[in-house]
Amino acid sequence: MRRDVDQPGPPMPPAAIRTTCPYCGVGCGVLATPDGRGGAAIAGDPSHPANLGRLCSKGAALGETLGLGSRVLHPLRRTASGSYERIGWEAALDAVADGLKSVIATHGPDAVAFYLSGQLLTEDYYLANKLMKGFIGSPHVDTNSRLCMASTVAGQRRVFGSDTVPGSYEDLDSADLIVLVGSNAAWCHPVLFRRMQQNRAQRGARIVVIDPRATATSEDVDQVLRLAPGSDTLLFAGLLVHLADRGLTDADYLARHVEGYEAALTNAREIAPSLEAVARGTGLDATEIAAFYALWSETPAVVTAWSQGVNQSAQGTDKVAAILHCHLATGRIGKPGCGPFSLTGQPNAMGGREVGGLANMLAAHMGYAPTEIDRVQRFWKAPRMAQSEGLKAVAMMEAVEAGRIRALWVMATNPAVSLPRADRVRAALGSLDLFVVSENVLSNDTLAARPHLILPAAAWGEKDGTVTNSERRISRQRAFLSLPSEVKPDWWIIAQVAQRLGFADAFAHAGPAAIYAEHAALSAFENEGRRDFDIGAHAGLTKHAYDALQPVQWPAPAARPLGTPRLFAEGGFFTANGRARMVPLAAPALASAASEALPLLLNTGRLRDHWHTLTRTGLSPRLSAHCAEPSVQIHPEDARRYGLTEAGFARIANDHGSVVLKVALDPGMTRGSLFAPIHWSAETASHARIGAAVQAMCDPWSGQPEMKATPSSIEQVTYAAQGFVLSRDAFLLPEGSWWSRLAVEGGEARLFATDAGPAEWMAAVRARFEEADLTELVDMAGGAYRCAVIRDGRLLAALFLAPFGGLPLWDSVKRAFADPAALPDNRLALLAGRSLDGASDPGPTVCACFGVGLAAIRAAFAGGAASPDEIGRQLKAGTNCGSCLPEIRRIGAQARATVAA
Ligand SMILES: Nc1nc2c(c(=O)[nH]1)N[C@H]1C(S)=C(S)[C@@H](COP(=O)(O)OP(=O)(O)OC[C@H]3O[C@@H](n4cnc5c(=O)[nH]c(N)nc54)[C@H](O)[C@@H]3O)O[C@H]1N2
Ligand SMILES: Nc1nc2c(c(=O)[nH]1)N[C@H]1C(S)=C(S)[C@@H](COP(=O)(O)OP(=O)(O)OC[C@H]3O[C@@H](n4cnc5c(=O)[nH]c(N)nc54)[C@H](O)[C@@H]3O)O[C@H]1N2
Ligand code: SF4
Ligand SMILES: [Mo]
Repeated sequence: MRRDVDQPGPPMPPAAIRTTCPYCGVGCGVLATPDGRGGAAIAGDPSHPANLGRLCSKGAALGETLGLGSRVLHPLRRTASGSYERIGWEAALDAVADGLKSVIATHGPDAVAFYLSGQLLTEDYYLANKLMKGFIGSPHVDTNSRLCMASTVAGQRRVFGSDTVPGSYEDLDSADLIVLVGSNAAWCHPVLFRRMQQNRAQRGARIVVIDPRATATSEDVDQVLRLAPGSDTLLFAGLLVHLADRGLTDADYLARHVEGYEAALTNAREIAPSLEAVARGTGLDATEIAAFYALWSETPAVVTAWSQGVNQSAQGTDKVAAILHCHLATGRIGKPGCGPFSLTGQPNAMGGREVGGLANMLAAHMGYAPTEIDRVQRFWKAPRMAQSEGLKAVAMMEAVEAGRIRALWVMATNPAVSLPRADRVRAALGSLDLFVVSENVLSNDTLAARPHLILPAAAWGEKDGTVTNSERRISRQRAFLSLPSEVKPDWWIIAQVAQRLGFADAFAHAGPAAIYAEHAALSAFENEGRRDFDIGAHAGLTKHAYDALQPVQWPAPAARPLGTPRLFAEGGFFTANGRARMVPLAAPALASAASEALPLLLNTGRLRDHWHTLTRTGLSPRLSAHCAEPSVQIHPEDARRYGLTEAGFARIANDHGSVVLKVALDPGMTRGSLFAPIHWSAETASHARIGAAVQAMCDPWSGQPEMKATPSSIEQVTYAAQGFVLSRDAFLLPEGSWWSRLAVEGGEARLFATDAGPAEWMAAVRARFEEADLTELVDMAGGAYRCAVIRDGRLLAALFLAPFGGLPLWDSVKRAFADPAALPDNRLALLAGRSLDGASDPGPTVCACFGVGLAAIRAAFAGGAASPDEIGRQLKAGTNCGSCLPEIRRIGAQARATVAA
């Protein structure tokens, strides 16, 4: 369904505030109804064009993440003794400004840098960029988008001349073929993936998934190409050759709107001389490649969408260009139902690119050409413009390490976890003369590098501003909660520091509306249709109009205020001659793990219900139930080879660092590779900060690091015992234990593996709970111990330890723990691991929305349910957000296979 951007939505329930989800780049509209006690009821906004009322599991659980327990609520300053003291805002802002001035005076502006994030709002981002590049005069502004979207930016700029996503989400509804390259959309862009699946169910669209491993996304699609890691350029170069050889290109489009086609084709023939060569290089069968090429060639309405399997690659920019080439060669671009489509990661990945948050951009999609520097300088009335590109994230951290960057301000990201070689990054951050972090929470690992100042920033629900989603749609994020304690919005903090640096006039904005209006004016300034990013329709927007802003797709120049759903169907590229440029590509240097010492490629990525470093989704018991522990997935044959067993432990190591993860055998993994989640940090697990074991090999065009293929070794790690402890608040484990922490109903839990025996655990319990009543079952010789800790008639904690092997009681004890009062009459039932209502162990949660466990779904299939729909009718599982539907389908298939066998 298409809605005009200015059409008001349906009536809202009273007091619901229209805002957007703070997680992925789908950018779903959210209706938040505050409960007056600091919480809010969350629902999808039926009038928002991105989601039309849907939310995924993460969006639906946003209400569980609004608590203040983990928040930074006051400015904090590190004291000489290394502890933190609470200070007032005046002192904090003066300290930041004085610190910056002092570093600039001694080392020059180039010794100062900002490291920003796609989770900032456009207004925050705009001000930070303006302050650094126009007023401090350093170009060193970069962002975690370098780890995320940089290769797409570089690929689009090389080929289109500008960082423009040509299509719209509606194209996913009307495509006849959707190709997902390096995207686990079922988990990472769930609402969009449901739109694609709906298209498949209703219109018969085909879906092809290209990924080295089987994922939730590849479960219910038409073709899965499990290619060798890193070989995408080869596959798409081969497709270009296939199109050319069969005369299936659009000669008219090429002639009128593209240059460099012949050279690009010659280059593609060198890379992919034959189908057999593509088969050899990608590890795919020639027949499956041929089938894919035929399908792609014969389907005019094709969308090729991609995400981090393409971007986070040592040749990410070439992978992007190879995809763009095929669409240009067939003129399948900017028309309904077809086009290349980059799926953005963070909620404001696009907004950050728009303001110039990447080190190689200046502002408003302008770069560092002398005319552009001059134009931006005149617009900003800037005293000291940066003159050339700044340091990109990995290089920025190297400059910090080398002492060339001496002052760094980190906002809204967790580089001590998320940058490659994270141990080195964490150590380097500790060496800065001035290290400032603007944060929402104290549970961010980067704070372990001991910033001089920690500034309490407003979080989702408290912030006001705009974000841009994957389809270029700008939407308002609106506050529905008041600012707690001394918390302030990021834009305010930046403006206050700018004023103290002597730039009061240029940073006198009354609020986000004024900042946005200025940003919009810059986008239109001396533009005349030459730059893609033009939101001139919003230049000078009043606060009232800003508050009422409806979601709109840029470009929205003054003459076209309703925005632009698609670009480039009739050419009009943002190059000097208006033509796109096909470019020669490098033959993929296949990321083969040649060395004997490091024989496996470590791939890293995301899980369904968690967001990045767990600072928010980690607060939700519902979301924490899906994947409770950090695991590494490995093919069963590889596991056998390296002596690993299901649910055992393994150390993954390389020259950069190591982690220890639980082992999960997965026949869907490609031999020779490992997959580990990115979510756990030093805050949430003892040994699972994966960034420590990721290399920093960067794409030559984009500077984006390869995070999907680090050569690594793996070996078994054994522990004598394992167990879990549930407690109302933190519980200290005996030294040396492996643990991971998660939120559960009523408190927190740690799942652990340990060499410590019952005696040590009994001592730990006694040390932690001095005046409590302990009910214990102890088997010293057998190495088992179970304990319920009760105080004043309430269950405070429960600890289970058993020899390594089986401990199937976790889910039922967790359930009993959720109700502290239910216990005292029934301690022995708890210690026996039976749930109090006599029900059996529910197993891990499959459906986060309705809390339905694996056991119930298996039982329903065993009892005759024939489809996920029927499961939905019986158990409600899968009927809300649908994120778990691929898993329910798989459980059904397993059940049928069991019956057949
Ligand atoms: N649940 C959840 N959703 C999220 C996020 C989250 O943290 N959690 N984060 C958001 C953000 S910021 C981002 S950037 C997106 C990321 O979204 P995605 O890119 O979809 O997620 P990833 O798991 O990083 O990686 C995608 C896939 O790339 C595959 N891959 C690895 N190497 C290759 C290769 O050489 N070629 C190909 N074709 N594929 C390869 C991996 O096996 C993996 O399945 O997700 C967004 N959505
Ligand atoms: N190995 C490996 N590493 C990766 C990736 C991978 O696939 N593999 N993916 C990369 C990608 S694509 C991304 S996007 C990054 C993400 O990595 P990060 O950005 O480091 O991860 P987050 O946990 O999202 O960190 C955001 C922090 O900002 C805080 N925050 C949120 N909103 C605000 C705000 O409005 N203001 C302020 N001041 N603070 C706020 C949160 O509390 C949190 O601490 O990880 C990258 N690293
Ligand atoms: S798909 Fe989920 S995480 Fe992404 S914006 Fe929508 S609700 Fe939020
Ligand atoms: Mo990302």
